[in-house]
Amino acid sequence: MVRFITLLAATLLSVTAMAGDEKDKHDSTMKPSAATFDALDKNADSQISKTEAAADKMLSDSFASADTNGDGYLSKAEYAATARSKS
Ligand SMILES: [Ca+2]
Ligand SMILES: [Ca+2]
Repeated sequence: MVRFITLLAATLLSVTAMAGDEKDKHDSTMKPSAATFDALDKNADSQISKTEAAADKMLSDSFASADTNGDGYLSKAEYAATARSKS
């Protein structure tokens, strides 16, 4: 049951994200993944380095595949794509 609710919430979040009009929005309706991103981004350069990713075992393990453009950092978009592909 909890699993189902989580799935439902994730689906709702994706739908909300796709509805757009999020560009200048901060806090309040932030997606959980964004909050996690900011928490991991210790030096606040809007990218997660391999060192920063080490704080999250799962992210650290999937870092190479998450870094789709191979620059050694995870952008917010790359992080979001990874977080979404996980269940
Ligand atoms: Ca960073
Ligand atoms: Ca990258």
